Amino acid sequence: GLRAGLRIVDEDADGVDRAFREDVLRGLAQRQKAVPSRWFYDEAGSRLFEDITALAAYYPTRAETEILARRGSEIAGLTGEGRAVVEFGSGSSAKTPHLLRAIAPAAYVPIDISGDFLRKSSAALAADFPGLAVFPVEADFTKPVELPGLVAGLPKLGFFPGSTIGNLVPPTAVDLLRSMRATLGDGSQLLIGLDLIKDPAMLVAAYDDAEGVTAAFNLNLLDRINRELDGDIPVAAFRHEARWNDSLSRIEMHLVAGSDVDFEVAGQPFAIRAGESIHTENSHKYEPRGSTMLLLAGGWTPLARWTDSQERFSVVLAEA
Ligand code: AVI
Repeated sequence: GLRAGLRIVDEDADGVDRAFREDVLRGLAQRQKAVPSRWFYDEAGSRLFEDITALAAYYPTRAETEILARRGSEIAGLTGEGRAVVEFGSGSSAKTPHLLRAIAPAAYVPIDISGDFLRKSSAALAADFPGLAVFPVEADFTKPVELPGLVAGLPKLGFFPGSTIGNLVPPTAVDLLRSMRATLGDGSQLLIGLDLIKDPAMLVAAYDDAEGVTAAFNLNLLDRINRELDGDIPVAAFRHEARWNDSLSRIEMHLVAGSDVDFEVAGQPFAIRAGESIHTENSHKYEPRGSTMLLLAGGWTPLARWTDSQERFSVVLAEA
């Protein structure tokens, strides 16, 4: 059954998300312009991301789903029975059902900052798992979250699929892992997806698909800024670019200006020169030892690690 959750909002009188405006105004004033990737996910952006996960070139979703589908009983053998599964960022994905079927948890607690999305995906999941107690929590999981009292006594299994951890620079990723450790408590485990370092051509193709879906996803950020922050950015003057940054082991997405452009956002003037870019996303890739170091720094000791049949993606089980 589905239980009620809590709501959180931070909008000013115009209904503008304060954090969005601050991030955009600060980021556009930098020498290397940048907007944090978390602002991709408005309604259109979330739909485009779902489309990305179905692209032939975007391997992470299929590779991770393969791991969870094939390794369910091994994972269950290490987690044991009766844990509460706490998912950070409730996915509308096919991944969660694989995990829930494999480990038969005592409860499922999806945590997401978007209440609408949380309620929809929780209701769909509760319908598919009629015997499972589902406790959605609307919260920002980058900070420690208080879990519902009814799961307080249960050992927890955190679930953070999708290599979303890769969208954070390592110090921020470590902070997040530590917050998850605080949320989940002693005796908890964490099952986390991390994308692997591989041939840069394959990586760039995954982030610059021939169909142009990732380009539309990236450019949608400019439409969102124009719409929600009263901007006049000429979107057509920008093109999508995905670059492999080898020294920092990450794919970077940029919006590159094709000509010199002046524009305004929220009443503030900005200028960008032809060839300069707005940096919109990092997607860090890890080799096994790098992921071990990251997890250890975040308070988690790896117990087991699985990869897909083509060794493109990894899922790690770690303990507190
Ligand atoms: C959500 N995140 C893990 C995706 C990634 O692969 O870094 C976001 C994405 N950006 C472009 N394509 C997918």
